[in-house]
Amino acid sequence: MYQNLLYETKDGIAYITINRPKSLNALSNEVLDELHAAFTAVDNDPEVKSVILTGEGKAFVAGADIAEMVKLSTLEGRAMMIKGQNVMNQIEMLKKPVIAAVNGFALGGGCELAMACDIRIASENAKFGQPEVNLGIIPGFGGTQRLPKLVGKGMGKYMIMTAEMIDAHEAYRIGLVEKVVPAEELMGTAEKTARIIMSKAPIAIQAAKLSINNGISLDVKTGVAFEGEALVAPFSSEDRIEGMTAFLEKRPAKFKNK
Ligand code: CO8
Repeated sequence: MYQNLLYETKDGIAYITINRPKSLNALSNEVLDELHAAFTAVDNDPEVKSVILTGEGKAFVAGADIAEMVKLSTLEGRAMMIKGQNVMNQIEMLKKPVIAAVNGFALGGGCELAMACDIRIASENAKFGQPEVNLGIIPGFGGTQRLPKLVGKGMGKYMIMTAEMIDAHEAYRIGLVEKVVPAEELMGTAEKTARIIMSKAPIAIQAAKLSINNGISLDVKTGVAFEGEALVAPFSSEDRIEGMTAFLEKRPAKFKNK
């Protein structure tokens, strides 16, 4: 079904692997369409509780497809930009948690794709950067917005304006990734993280993601009001009674809303 992705589900986790290693998994229009389809499939599959996104070969994603972009008219470029932004927004707003297992180059649109995920785990050989100004453009899949929110305005400007590539340890130091592990431990660590999150009440995970994603652009007072609204759904759920009762009875919670 997919030409550029591997999609498999196992024990509640959907594994989406961008599989275009000859072009370092560059995001063509077709790859973006397939990512949209794959994340829609995740959304529609009640058996899938979380997603691990990674790349085949030595890259996570080395950016938007430059060979395709060079031929585009301004209007076509705009359409591709909107398509890419929609995919990033779809991932960010997906109700299920998405973990980026960054196995290599995450440049330009690849760094933007990783930033749209909830959590980034990098292998030691991963490299990050926003090299768009080298090509006479700026990030267009959300990088000017999501990068400063993760690493701060100054570091965001530094990375975008110098186009410098940084290694995984520097990415960890500045807050661009949450964990760095040896390459052979990457998928295991991503799975372990997914399983920890999946052991919690799904309705609470969903509400936390919604509240953080929406609140980050708001002033604290409005954000806190949003948080209050987001708390209503988990607080009125059976899983809230179960979680609190299990604590008091000193036993593990058995959440129903899986
Ligand atoms: N697009 C298309 N092809 C690519 C890309 C890419 N982004 N990156 C690598 N490739 C191709 C190479 O052209 C090469 O193809 P071939 O074998 O046919 O010559 C193959 O992948 C292997 O690459 P290299 O030989 O270059 O491998 P190296 O290990 O020597 O270098 C690098 C690896 C450093 C990752 C290098 O390939 C590189 O610098 N790639 C480009 C990185 C880049 O500039 N990315 C940003 C792209 S712009 C972007 O993402 C903007 C997003 C928003 C756009 C909104 C408007 C639509």
